[in-house]
Amino acid sequence: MIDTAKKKEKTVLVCYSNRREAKTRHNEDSLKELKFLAETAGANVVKAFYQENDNYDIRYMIGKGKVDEIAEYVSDNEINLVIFENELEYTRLRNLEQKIKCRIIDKSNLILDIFASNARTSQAKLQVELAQLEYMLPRLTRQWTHLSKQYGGIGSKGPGETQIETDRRMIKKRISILKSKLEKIDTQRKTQARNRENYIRLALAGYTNAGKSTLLNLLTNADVYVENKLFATLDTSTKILTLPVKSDEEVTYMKVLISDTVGFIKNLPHNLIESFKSTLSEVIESDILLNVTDISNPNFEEQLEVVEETLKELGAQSKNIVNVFNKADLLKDTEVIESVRKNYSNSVIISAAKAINIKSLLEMITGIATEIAESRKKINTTSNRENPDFVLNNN
Ligand SMILES: Nc1nc2c(ncn2[C@@H]2O[C@H](COP(=O)(O)OP(=O)(O)OP(=O)(O)O)[C@@H](O)[C@H]2O)c(=O)[nH]1
Ligand SMILES: [Mg+2]
Repeated sequence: MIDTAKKKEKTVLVCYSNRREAKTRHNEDSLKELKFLAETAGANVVKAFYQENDNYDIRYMIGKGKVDEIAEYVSDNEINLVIFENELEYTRLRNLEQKIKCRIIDKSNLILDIFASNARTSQAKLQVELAQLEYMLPRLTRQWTHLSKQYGGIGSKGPGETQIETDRRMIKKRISILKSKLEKIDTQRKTQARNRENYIRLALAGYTNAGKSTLLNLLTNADVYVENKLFATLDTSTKILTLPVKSDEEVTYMKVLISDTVGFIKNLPHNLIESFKSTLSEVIESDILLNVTDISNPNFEEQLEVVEETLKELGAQSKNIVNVFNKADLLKDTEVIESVRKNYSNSVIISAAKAINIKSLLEMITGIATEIAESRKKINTTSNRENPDFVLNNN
């Protein structure tokens, strides 16, 4: 959507909330995140407008005065693109475009766009396309009702309507093709997962840009793509992590699997979560979840809540969650560390980039993994005495 091949699009951001919403939602923070998203997509953000009041105009999502102000700014400054933090459905989008003579998109659309340009594997590409089409479909439906009202009464079939019906049929057909392709890929994944059943599985989850891939690279000497951009990772990569298990006399080694996958963000479009369920299955099915948070971000508590909510929505029921507070090297304020220690159990404060406190993290993981292995061993010996193949491997 945003054309980075040419020169960067001159972009304006807009965010609205009523007074009640404004109590819990901070427009300035939302705009900061929206700016990071827009820049990740290659936009050149030159201004942000926000409004907090209770008299928005139902036609526009924000007050009419504000719409006029934005329209004037857009025309005076040759703006190419306006991005709304708020979700815009079709009618409002059209009303806004009539006033602000410029291309307008919302945050969901922007996120879908970033996903589309970051998708590398065929699975990620199919998943993004599915999410994009599902995002489009209700917007076409609204356009269709809008046009049928405009073109006449019951039974009258205007040309626009016919075209849109054809589009809808094509989109629906493509959606079902994509779903069946993805089902096939998921069947292969399940077979692979069965081969890994004997391993204890760890997954890295967390807000986008929290440092999940950096941590995976550090722990496993992997070479997963790390970038100070949102949604750098869109696929799942699984590596082996060897944990030293110390007992009184000896050190044995336990091999576990660790997966890195796509990060979360506030208001991640629902159809993206739906279509990425297969990619996110490592998170859903993991035995131990490392919930990585960027502690240097002033909004880290809210980000952690978003991650917990998204995990719930995904049905990730991992009983063993370790809260990994990353980027401690950037913290100047020791108060934050104190409050994290007080408020979050099962937590560890680290720096993946500077390899600080990784030993404590590994000890926590090893402790939990050993307990899981022991309990499995019990189940395994009682249920199947003839199967000696088990998770504790000496190296
Ligand atoms: N200062 C500092 N920077 C870090 C640390 N860990 C990661 N980073 C940086 O944070 C940025 C994001 O890191 P990634 O590992 O790509 O984050 P991610 O969680 O995998 O992000 P997505 O895949 O985009 O969701 C990169 O620029 C990293 O170099 C850390 O401990 N300290
Ligand atoms: Mg990543």
